[in-house]
Amino acid sequence: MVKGVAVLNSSEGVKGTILFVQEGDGPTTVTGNVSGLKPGLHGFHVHALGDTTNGCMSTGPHFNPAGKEHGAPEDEHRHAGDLGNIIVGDDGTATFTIVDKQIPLCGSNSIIGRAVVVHADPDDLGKGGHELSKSTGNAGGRIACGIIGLQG
Ligand SMILES: [Cu+2]
Ligand SMILES: [Zn+2]
Repeated sequence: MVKGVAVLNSSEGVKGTILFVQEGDGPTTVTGNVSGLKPGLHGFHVHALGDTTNGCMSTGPHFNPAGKEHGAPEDEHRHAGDLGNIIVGDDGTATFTIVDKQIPLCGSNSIIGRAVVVHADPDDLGKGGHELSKSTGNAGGRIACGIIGLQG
């Protein structure tokens, strides 16, 4: 079993911890607790770079080793990093579990050393018809992010 963890940093008061667990070649289970967000949907992705020297802006684009267009987690054509949206309740918190096959913690497409990003707005999952829909889901600003490291 391989485990990863990301602690979110934010200049906008968002806090959270995201855990990742993968057994063998199986899917990765992502569990998260995030607080300080506006209620509603917020885009949630793995971005390519574990670089936060310029805040969340320097984490690069969505992790996309297969060179595909942006999509929904359940789509065949999606970025590997496309984890959809998290749902924030009226209290500003979200607790969620995501099981996904495209974000391994080992091998050539490992997400260790990359970053998770929470966005200001909903991810339209590539279907919004906006010029950014097929690249970012038009999910707005990057309001919190954290580098994914190995957890012992
Ligand atoms: Cu993103
Ligand atoms: Zn994407």
